Amino acid sequence: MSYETILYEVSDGVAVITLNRPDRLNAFSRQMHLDLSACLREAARDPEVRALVVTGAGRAFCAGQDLDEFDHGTVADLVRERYNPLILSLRRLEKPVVAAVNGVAAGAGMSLALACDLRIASDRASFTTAFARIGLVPDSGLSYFLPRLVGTGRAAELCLLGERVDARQALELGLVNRVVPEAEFPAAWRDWAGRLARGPRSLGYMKQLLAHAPQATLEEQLEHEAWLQGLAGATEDAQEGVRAFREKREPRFRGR
Ligand code: LHQ
Repeated sequence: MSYETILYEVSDGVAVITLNRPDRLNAFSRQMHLDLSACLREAARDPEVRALVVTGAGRAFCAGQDLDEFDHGTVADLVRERYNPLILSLRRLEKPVVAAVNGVAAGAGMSLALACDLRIASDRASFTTAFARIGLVPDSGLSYFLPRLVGTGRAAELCLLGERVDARQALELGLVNRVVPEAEFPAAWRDWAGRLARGPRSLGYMKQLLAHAPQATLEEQLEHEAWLQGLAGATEDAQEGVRAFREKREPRFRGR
């Protein structure tokens, strides 16, 4: 399918979602929410898609809510009806999602990057929570993911002062997994996504396990591991993994 505000392309098991409103720094419009939720549904049910990438067209990753389509009176509804379902559908997707942060990620654009499983950034990327500057609070999961990634003290600094951090600082803080020079960036995220797309079905279960861990007790987490290990152990890919090990060759996973 094709979409008005995003580019969607599937090849070699990877779905690449490019936010495509470059003149607005890929800020979220109503249409972009509709497009994104439809294409996430498409990617979730397409067996060819085994990993996803979210990136931005032009010089930005995403500047958050389009402030020209903004009404103070309906802000809570906007968050509940558009952003919260988006974040939940990314987290519930049983396929790994990489944020390829090509430029600035601000407000809910930063939240979107944080809700992905891995973040790879170009050395031109930057992050700002942005909410304090417009008199709002963090939303779209930012107040959930940020302290878990960088710790509560740093999360407070990033939210309350709202300063823009560059890619190097983001790496030091643990906001991103890797920073790559701009010229090498597309090849680097394609390499990561390709490796994930060739990975086993259990990557989707791993995602669940890691999402559950921060709020679980040790006992709960041990049980969750045992349960998901049962599911992973019953997959074709787990059989192939052990077979390949015994035969001293690389496994050929099929995502099943
Ligand atoms: C924009 C935007 C933008 C429209 C740049 N909208 N045009 C959820 C639901 C309900 C309520 C509210 O909140 C939320 C979640 C949120 O995301 S709230 C946070 C919303 N985002 C922001 O406050 C960020 C606003 N943008 C900025 O602070 C800067 O533009 C950043 C730091 C992203 C980039 O700065 P620069 O690189 O200096 O670019 P610029 O400011 O010159 O922007 C370039 C153009 O993009 C400019 O338009 P123009 O016509 O002058 O070229 C901006 O107006 C436009 N733009 N962000 N969110």
